[in-house]
Amino acid sequence: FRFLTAGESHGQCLTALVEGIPAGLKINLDEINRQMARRQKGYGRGGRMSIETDKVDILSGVRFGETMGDPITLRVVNKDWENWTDRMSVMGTPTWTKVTAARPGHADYVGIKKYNREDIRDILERSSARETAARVAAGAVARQFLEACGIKIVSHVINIGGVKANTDNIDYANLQPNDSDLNCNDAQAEDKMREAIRDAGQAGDTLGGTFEVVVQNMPIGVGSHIQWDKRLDMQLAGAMMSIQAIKGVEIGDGFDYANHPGSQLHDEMFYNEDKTVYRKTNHAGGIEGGMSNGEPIIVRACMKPIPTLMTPLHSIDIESKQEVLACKERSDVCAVQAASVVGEAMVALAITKAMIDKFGSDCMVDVLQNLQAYNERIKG
Ligand code: EPS
Repeated sequence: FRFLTAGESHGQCLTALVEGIPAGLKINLDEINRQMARRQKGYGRGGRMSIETDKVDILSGVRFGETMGDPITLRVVNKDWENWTDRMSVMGTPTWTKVTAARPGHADYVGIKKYNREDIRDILERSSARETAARVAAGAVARQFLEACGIKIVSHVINIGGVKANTDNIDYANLQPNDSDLNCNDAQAEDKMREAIRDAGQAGDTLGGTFEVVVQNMPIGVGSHIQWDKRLDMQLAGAMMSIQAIKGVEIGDGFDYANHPGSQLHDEMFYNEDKTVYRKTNHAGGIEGGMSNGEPIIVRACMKPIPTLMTPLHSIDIESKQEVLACKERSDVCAVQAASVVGEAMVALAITKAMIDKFGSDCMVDVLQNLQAYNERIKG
């Protein structure tokens, strides 16, 4: 199972190519588009989100609402492209002024050096987080596969710009999707987050934050301890870290493991009347030895503040070598809610790969039979 994306932020469209989804999976296009809409609606997003209504066209791999086992091509048209045909023309000669003032924290400077380009636009168009729309499309297909296997993925935002949600006593196994504009379950904190975003916007500044993605009803034993690249935590951390602006990832207690002795942190095991092993805690975040242990998987990620500032930072002009202020592209003040939706998509894609590695990829009938037979074998 693998996927790739293509497309520039202001090009004609974004595409995702998803290969390895088993045949016979029913595809709900409305549900894919619902996920696309979730990514667009966060408080603190910029002007682009009022231009776009991201909708997915399925160009291959699905027939009469069912996958055939073929690669699936998904397309998201950029409505804004019509306003960029001069600057983003595929052929012809440029008539537009180059972007030359690099933004600290963005791919701009390193990108033009590495790829030998003169116009920062050649870099920023692809490094833009607009690309995450294609990931959410691919992830929306993956999560339909996971739902057929009984697995659910939810997320919530727990910190924006230092305003923290109350995260005591969260019932991760039953955490519900939250469709508010910041995806935070603590309404009081969410009001303060909105205030912080408003203030940052007025000051021409940006804010980052932290969110958690939770995988519920995960079967035991997905992933493996036997090789580094088969470890589920490695796959999840890599998937999450690949999202634009993500600077840190934790599983379960993550960095807090450094602060306490082992006796307080390892999740003790108990046996109940139904003769199933259970835990009272989930410090491990649902993964032990690189394998799912049946507890909810908890992946936490930190997003840095978006590097496009309306009160720009000190930088250099790559052409004149003069010290200047960084360029101002239209951007968002805060996109942590959107990142949480993208995080769900990336976790869905990583878990799908691990599930398919374990239970097969030809057809859904085989996958579900394999899953059922496995669950029977490991019972008790
Ligand atoms: C984004 C689209 C972009 C930005 C943002 C994410 O649109 P535009 O550049 O036309 O305003 O709003 O991208 C960035 C924050 C970035 O740094 O590139 C989207 O669809 O999510």
